[in-house]
Amino acid sequence: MRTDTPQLIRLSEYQKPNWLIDNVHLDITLDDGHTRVIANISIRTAQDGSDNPLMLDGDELVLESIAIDGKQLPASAYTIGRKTLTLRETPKVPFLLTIVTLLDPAANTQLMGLYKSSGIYCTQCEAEGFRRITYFLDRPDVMATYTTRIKARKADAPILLGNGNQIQSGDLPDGWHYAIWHDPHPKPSYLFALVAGKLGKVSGSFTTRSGKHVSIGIYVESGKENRASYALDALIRSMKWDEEVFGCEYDLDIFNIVAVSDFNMGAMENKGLNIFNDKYILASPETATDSDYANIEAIIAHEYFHNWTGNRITCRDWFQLCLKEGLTVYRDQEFSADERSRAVKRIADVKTLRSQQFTEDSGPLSHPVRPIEYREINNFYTPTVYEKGAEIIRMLKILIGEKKFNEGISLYLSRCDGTAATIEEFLACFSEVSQRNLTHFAKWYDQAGTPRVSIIESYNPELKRYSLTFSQETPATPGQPNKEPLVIPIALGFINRDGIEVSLDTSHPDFNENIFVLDQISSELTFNDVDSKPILSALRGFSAPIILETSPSDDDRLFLISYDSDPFNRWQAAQGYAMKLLISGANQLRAGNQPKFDPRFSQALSQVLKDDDHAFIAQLLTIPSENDIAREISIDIDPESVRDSRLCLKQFVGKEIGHQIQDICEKLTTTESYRPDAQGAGRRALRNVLLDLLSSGYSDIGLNLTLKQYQNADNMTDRFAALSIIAQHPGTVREDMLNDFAEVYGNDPLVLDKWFSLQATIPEDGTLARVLKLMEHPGFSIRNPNRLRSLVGSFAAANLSQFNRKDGAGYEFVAKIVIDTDRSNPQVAARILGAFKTWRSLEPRRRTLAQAALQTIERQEKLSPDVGDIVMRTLAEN
Ligand code: 0A1
Ligand code: ZN
Repeated sequence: MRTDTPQLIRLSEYQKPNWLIDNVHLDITLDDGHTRVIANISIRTAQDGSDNPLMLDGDELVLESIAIDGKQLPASAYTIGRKTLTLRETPKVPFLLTIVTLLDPAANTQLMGLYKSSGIYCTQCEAEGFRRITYFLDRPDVMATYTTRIKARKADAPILLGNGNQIQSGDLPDGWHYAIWHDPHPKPSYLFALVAGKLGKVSGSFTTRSGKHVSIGIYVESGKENRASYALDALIRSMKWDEEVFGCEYDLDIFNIVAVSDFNMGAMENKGLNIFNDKYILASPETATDSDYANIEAIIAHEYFHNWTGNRITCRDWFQLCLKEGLTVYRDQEFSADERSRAVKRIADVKTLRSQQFTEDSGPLSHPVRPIEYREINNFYTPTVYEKGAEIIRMLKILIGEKKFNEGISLYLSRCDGTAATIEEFLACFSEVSQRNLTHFAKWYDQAGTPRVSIIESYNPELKRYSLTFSQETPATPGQPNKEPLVIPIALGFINRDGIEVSLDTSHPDFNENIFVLDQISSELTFNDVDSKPILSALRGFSAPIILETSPSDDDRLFLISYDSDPFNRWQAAQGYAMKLLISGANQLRAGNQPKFDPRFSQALSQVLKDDDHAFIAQLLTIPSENDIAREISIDIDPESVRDSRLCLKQFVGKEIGHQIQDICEKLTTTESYRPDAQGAGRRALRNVLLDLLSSGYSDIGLNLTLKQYQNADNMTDRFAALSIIAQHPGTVREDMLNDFAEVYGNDPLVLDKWFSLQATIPEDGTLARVLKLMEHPGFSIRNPNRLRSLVGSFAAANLSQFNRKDGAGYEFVAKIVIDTDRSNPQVAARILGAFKTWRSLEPRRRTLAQAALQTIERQEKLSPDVGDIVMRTLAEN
């Protein structure tokens, strides 16, 4: 392998900047291949770094000129390295550095820095994109105020947007015009942004609680303005919520959001000018599903919330990424919980955590929430940093209680405002207000791997004594062979045989308000005067991101499905029961037998159907995915028996309770017109889960109802759910429907993405051929990240049996795409490559084939740092 192997950056080697920047004046002329950037940067030495040479970051830049205080520098005054520009001599007093660079935004296929996508100029600077615009101290602890003058041809780019407030604009000769934007809040370069192009606008406004008027603009592709109203509504709700719950008020006169169709990630929180992947802005009932609406709401909130947790308080260095991301994910999760159903949101978040983060944490890419070293920072925007980072905040709140948690947040927001902070500074705020030493708790940031906690129950009827023995163990992860015990808050509930919650007493100091804090390798909790053995409901609300190893009896599981007052654990009991059946089914199938399932499981589901929280029941009735089952099996996985076991269980449930399902489906049919609210979404989710089960158990009845739903639906949720069910049943009906869908939505890229991804995840042998054919579809483009992720990304990450085909063709295909994409867009290539992270958990034959595909990638002449880093870590023995 030859990469431009970047050096290892270590947290332990952090040094404060030697030079500081007070303000930056950018003058940018947007003119395709002749785009010119004049950067006027006021620089001064940091007090303790005066003798160090000034070394600026740069990446793929063409330098036109460089001057100090207006005096051009000769070439001998500086050296240009591959990624740096170093000045030989620098004045000892503050000076103005003027750098002129030339860019070609249309040729920027990496989508980092300044690029042109579908006629729109836009930027992406996190983490290290600003150095692709000009030479700079491109690190988050160098904070400056920015003034940006943008100049473009009015006909090409009537809209010119920058950070902060617009302070001037006007026409220039020959059809050019300009706008000047000023952002008064000091910020790191990664939050810089500009957008220019022809865009449609949806306007709104918000008055903050202190009476400040904020003009809101959401900019989208012209003609799609009517699809931006939900995003605007979600933004206004987010602004209000953040004032009410966190006391955070918006701090500029303008808040703009732009939706672009080529974007590497979900969205970006640039100060006053968020830039979004259009997938997370555009929605209409005819084109977006309920889950699209929920994602839009969550991501709008996430980016907006970054204004305080990320922008006003930023990160000292990229190792502290979880400081802004974990906290902001926590905040957006809480927002959605308040706007929708808290229980259903928690279940959804835990499902994501387990499927993404637990999988990452048990494989070769496992790393601490705060990594200690990296080669390519782009590869650390991970579920561990984001989702596990949010779980740490949630645990902190459980440990110190809501009141102290809120005080700690307020202290953090006031004390660290305007700074580039660290995890230590964050935790110090909570330590101070709660008077608790959080040193041991802080291990969660530094120790990788998912702790496994076992609880053993014992009851002595003579002594009326009930005890719980807890023990914890975290498996070794790359670079961390030995693990220490962590501080784990475990929420407990006890239920008697009549289904009533009982409260038990113990003198143990670490048990308070039904939370036991396990902070040793093992511990015992003893309760006296317990008349009969209660049924234990452990880890309520998923109070810690751990794997709980209890082995409840089937009876206890059935009991908890019906009686647990904690909705998360009711759901968990059902999932646990399903999982047990699925794994034993997979084992039976692998041994050549047909699986036999316990009818008490379907009877329990039948009871649940009598409840009236539709969204919750829908979650409870959803059979774990193939990837969930594989993760649980964890070694020597045979993907085909996993797939078949799941199909068999769905068939079994569908048959056992088919009549009841059919009845309920009919009752859930409504003539009300579509609204993307939580209640309606719950009803649709339940009906669609039921239709899927019915179509598995009683194909004729189920599929006919599904077909009817496809034809009559007035919204994308129901139409696409119907198509997804039919897609699991081979035959001409399926092919006709897939063709029909493409005919109707062929010109709508975001809807077509659903169609690509649905077909890429069909768990059948013909799918690889289908995917190859779809790559020739006129709506597909290998260079557009959304298209590529929908077709190839979904195939690799969400089609267990086909990506892991027995003949290795799935691996070869994905490897080829990774190699090809790496030449144009390394970040997207590295993400798709991530699908190989589970390769060691497969049965030996597949393991060998996956390894061979990875080695093919590794052997390439030239790999990007992004792909080079992932392939190296994925193959490493540890
Ligand atoms: N800070 C953004 C995530 C993000 C990171 C890198 C990007 O560049 C490719 C883009 C976005 C967030 O948390 O939303
Ligand atoms: Zn974020």
